[in-house]
Amino acid sequence: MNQVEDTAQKISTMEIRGAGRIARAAAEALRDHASKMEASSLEEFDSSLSRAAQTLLKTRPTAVSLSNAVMMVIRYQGGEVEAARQSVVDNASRFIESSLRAVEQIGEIGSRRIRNGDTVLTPCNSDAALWIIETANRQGKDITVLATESRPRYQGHLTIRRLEKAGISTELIVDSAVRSVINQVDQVVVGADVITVNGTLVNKIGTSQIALCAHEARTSFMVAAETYKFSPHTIMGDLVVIEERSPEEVLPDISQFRHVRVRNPAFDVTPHQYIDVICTEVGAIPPEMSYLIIKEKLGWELGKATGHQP
Ligand code: RI2
Repeated sequence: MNQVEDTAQKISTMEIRGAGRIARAAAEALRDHASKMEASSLEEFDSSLSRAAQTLLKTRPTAVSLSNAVMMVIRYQGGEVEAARQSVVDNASRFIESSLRAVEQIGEIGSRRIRNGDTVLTPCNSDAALWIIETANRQGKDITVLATESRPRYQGHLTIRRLEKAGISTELIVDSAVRSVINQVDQVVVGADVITVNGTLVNKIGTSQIALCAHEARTSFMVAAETYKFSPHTIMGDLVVIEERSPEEVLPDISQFRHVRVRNPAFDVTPHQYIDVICTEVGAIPPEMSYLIIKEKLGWELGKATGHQP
């Protein structure tokens, strides 16, 4: 199995997970593919690269970080094979480096909104969100974190291990405990799989319920999102596909049942009205400014349907 197929399998099974990590893994796989590919013509190079891109793109339909990363990598310059190969390799390296730098910048910017003594609630296991929490901790701020388990895949258990290692005081709660504790919370910090053109957030299932509780309690709700998680296609009216994962993730012995079905959406939708701020690597913005990010960072403009096409 080559690196593209191996990476695609690991993203599908969530061995590689997290919107940022899957984007970087896809870029690395395409970089490997381009550097090793034998092509006697540009047409051959194109079709091989396109097949590799499609293999990766079909793994997780919701995360726009994956499709944005693939598009940024395969959009090469050069009229012959070796120039195209080098361009794809350089694009992939540039994306990986900039995406790693982006979470550090988000950590720096978002941590300024965390005060000494704050209690911060975070669901799932978002690298960007945890960079904000860890950066605030490194600044000497005394914070307590409430981490939700995030069924059915329990990504919250990854979060408590990371915060334990960072020496940050943490309480693990079940997902349905959020409304019971929300009045103790000063700041909610969540990651993002998609930010749409009007600032709506698509993130791990359960995020919208947390936003609803925060809104009712007047608790600040912050999203940590790199600019490559903003979706250009929603400018064109496209709706975000919500990934439905296998029933066995929720009920391993579902096959014993004849009259019971399992619904297992992996993400949900939080309207922009419930979001106070989106922390990106270029600044903290209100959700209403999302179009500007898509226009200025991703190169898509209203009325210009193409934007940066491969
Ligand atoms: P980072 C994750 O999805 C969660 O929804 C998380 O909030 C989001 O990706 C962003 O994660 P999954 O891969 O890029 O656990 O901030 O299904 O790490």
